[in-house]
Amino acid sequence: MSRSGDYDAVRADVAAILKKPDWDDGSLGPVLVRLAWHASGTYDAKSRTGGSNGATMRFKPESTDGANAGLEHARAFLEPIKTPARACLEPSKTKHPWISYADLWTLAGVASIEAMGGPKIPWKPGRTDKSPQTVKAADIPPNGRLPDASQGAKHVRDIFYRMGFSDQEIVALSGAHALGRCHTERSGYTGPWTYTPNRFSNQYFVLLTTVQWQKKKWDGPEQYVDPDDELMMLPTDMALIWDPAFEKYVRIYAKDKDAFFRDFAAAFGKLLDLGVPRTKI
Ligand code: HIF
Repeated sequence: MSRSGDYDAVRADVAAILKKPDWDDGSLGPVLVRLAWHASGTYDAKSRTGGSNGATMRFKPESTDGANAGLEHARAFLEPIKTPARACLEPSKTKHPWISYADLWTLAGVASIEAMGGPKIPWKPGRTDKSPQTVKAADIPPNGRLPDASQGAKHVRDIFYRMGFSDQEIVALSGAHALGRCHTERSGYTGPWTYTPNRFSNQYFVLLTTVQWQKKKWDGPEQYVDPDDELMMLPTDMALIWDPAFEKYVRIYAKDKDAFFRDFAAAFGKLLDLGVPRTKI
């Protein structure tokens, strides 16, 4: 068992489980980034509800929100880092039972981004978990707080302004779609955004601004593809080049990788901290 508070040991264990040849493009990194974001992205600044504190995605209705489809796998992959199946029989094999799920899920996203070549994300521990015995319905964010990929710029602003983000921060965050892919059985969409879905980069912005995106010809939901039908963009991704205020930042980040890494790290760190009680000094 690691020493309580040894977050570097947890990071190392997350990094060690990422490589998985039979999973998607061979890495658990992207789905762990999505878990960290969806755990946090329910935050509502006005009512100060939702967010990563509490790890409420373990409970209904958040666990069964269609927007979270597939994240049960991400949570299960992290389980052995906190509680191995036979931990009660073999206490010596427990790894980091002291860490809260809320800290584990967000730290795993941060560790994954770093392991995939991304920037160091500011991250602080201190999240606590709601207990399954005492959690109240009011503690769990309702469905519908996460974004709907079929919509446009207004919806994207509604969702991210609710959390307290600016247009520039929204575009910076969006660069995370350099990672991973869509799965028809989870979201209805299909395909990766970039040729290197396990590599954190500014490719998302480069591709958004250079590829001739066209509507995919299929029976599925409206999505956009490159002429070879290898890469994809969601309607909410296209909104970033169709809306002039967003597009300005897309072009900046396509040209300046360092500016993207710096602004992404700040915005993603802010996202993971929404709703986490912090004592002001
Ligand atoms: Fe995603 N996102 N996201 N997303 N997302 C998907 C997958 C990933 C939106 C929709 C989808 C962000 C914003 C938005 C990641 C990270 C981030 C999928 C595909 C959809 C539909 C799910 C599936 O089928 O498996 C929308 C509408 C967003 C608001 C505009 C964040 C900025 C980009 C906040 C963010 O960090 C990652 C990583 C994945 C890939 C998951 C995978 O399993 O590979």
